[in-house]
Amino acid sequence: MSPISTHRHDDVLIVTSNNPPVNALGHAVREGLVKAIEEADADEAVKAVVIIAQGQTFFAGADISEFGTPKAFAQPMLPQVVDRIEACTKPVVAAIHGTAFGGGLEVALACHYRVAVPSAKLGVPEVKLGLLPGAGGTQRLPRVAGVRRALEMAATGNPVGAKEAYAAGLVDKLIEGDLLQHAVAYAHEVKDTRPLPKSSERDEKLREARENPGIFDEFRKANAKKFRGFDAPEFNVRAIEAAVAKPYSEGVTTERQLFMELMSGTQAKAQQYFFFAERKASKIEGLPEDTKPRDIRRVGVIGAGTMGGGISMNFLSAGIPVTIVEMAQDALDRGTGVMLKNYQATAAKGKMTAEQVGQAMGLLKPTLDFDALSECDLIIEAVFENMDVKKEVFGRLDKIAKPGAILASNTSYLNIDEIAASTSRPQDVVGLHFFSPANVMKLLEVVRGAKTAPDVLVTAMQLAKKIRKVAVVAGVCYGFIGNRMLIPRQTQAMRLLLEGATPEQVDRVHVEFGMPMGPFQMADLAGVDIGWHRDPSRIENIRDALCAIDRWGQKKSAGFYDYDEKRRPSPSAKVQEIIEEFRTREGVQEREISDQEIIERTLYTMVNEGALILEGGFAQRASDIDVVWIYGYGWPVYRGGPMFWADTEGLPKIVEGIRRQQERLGVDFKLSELLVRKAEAGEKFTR
Ligand code: 3H9
Repeated sequence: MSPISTHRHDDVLIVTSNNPPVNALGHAVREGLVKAIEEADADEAVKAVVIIAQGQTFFAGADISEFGTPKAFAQPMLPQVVDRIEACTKPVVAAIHGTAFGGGLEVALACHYRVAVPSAKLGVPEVKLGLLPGAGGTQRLPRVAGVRRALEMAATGNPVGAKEAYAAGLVDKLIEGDLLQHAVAYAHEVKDTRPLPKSSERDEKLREARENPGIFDEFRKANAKKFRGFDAPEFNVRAIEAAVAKPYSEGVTTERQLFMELMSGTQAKAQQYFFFAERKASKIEGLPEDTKPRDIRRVGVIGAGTMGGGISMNFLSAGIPVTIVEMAQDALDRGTGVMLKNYQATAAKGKMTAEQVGQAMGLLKPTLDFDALSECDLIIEAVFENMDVKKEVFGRLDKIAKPGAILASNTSYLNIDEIAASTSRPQDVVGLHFFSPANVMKLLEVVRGAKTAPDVLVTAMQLAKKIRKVAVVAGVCYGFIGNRMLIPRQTQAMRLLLEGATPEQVDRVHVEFGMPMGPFQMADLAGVDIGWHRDPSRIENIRDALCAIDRWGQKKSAGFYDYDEKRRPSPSAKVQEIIEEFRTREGVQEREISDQEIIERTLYTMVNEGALILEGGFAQRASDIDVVWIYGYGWPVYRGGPMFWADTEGLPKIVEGIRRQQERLGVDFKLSELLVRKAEAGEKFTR
């Protein structure tokens, strides 16, 4: 049965799409739409058409799962579908709810009129898939919404709400009440209008850019940092430039060429892979299908420091009350003060109203009374990273938490099973590893202990979605997925300094690769002193030497770099001196280090660690590792994460590179058997 059905209401033909979950424009939908328009044209009794969708949303775009398969090219393709809609001899009204995204918005733009409910969102997120709107969107959108808005929407992929879309002329009418009923009424109003307004024929909104073609370069310049490394934003800009510079028919040809070029590139494959990877991450293998989550009405947080405060904010923002416990009044006051300040900063940027700030803070119950946690359904410990301290906290929690409450630790390295063993209810214990700043970073590692109950895991995953995090399940191992992979990178980066590289060189290679910062910039930002033994007389490595002279990173204006009062880094002569001292002390011969060696020793070794994690069963799938690195550490999404990247590099090349460096990697380095096996068998991690 076709997902597109038609029925008549007086002289209006109602075309309904029913293609759950998001009415993606797969082949059958495209075919159905064309047939419906032909039916409208052929039937004299039909005076107007309404296109509407059932379920949660209007068309959310082309069907991404068809990409790379013959179905994507099966006729009619989307550009033909939209042209056919626009060519309909009767007015066509798009009735929009949910999300009119990508191809969905292109369908709406091809309709002669657009009406929408106020909660609807309109956008062209193709850029996030490494693409551009390839069904006339880059040509019609600037004609309807103006060039500046089209640039912003297409190159960033961010949608606009229906009200904003209405103000921009992208929506003709906002509908309060029943969408179908009002859309039909609207169709009646416009049924005799001729000539029909066609987006492709409009050009009044192109005039501004025609007179001032400099707006494209201005836009490029203003967004250069955000777009660094990505191909698709620039291609989107070029396609819209073509809309302004060329007649419509030539503009769409340019759009098509640019679309095909992007589609055949690695970045689009990486970004599309990531779209599905992110969604797959929430699925836990091996759990009974009917596992029900536990009810979480109030969350407890132990510790009002940076982490505890950030964690609490996630729940408060989602409308979940939080009890936050500290040991001393001043620490509690400081913590809640920081939370309020953070909320106010968000409000100052216009992203929250003063009322919402009040609501969120109103859900917070700060207290010094540990026993107050007994009313919580989930309690997250965010205290000092020390096993004895954590065990003590969990022992106390065991005595006061209500039966069935979930007891979670925010530890970044420690053994959850050992922590769980300090309670009489290890089945209720789980790791919830938030990334700093916890109210901002999207990643949550859910650490599954040996005895963690299925419903605890399901609750954690569901709650993550509620607080808008992407959760990935990790097993119990030192550093879980993300931090564990950081270890070989950091170890090799330090060795490279001894052998002749500079912090600037290592960081430059990482930044050029697409990381937001390199290992030494990251150490300076996080604090070189993290995990330091705090004994200035004990100097065993370069880091100890830096810590001993107070070079703790940005917070001290000195770390691997020197910092000026504006926190701008410059190479440090002192650091170079320390490196040379160690070089002499350890008898290491200085040599020229190539950028490629840095990649092999810091990134190939990370891939190897990822393979060891998979081998040990500490991650469910390779794509989960990629999600961790993209959302937790800023790995460039256009490279698809370390495991996808390894696949595109070719696993034999990775193994070869590691073997070439093996002697330098140190005695602790272990080559993953899984990696070697896959390389030899011509297999991949991610496909
Ligand atoms: C395009 O349009 C190209 C054209 O310009 C040119 C062509 C020539 N296709 O996200 P959710 C699945 S490119 C196939 O969890 P939510 C998704 O995998 C497209 N499947 O729900 C998931 O499956 P599962 C431009 C899709 O409520 C399920 O639907 N459009 C597609 O949190 C639910 O998704 C976009 O990039 C799709 N297009 O969010 C929009 N979309 O249950 C992409 C979703 O098996 N989609 N699925 O895991 C979205 O942004 C969100 O899905 C949306 C709903 C906001 C719509």
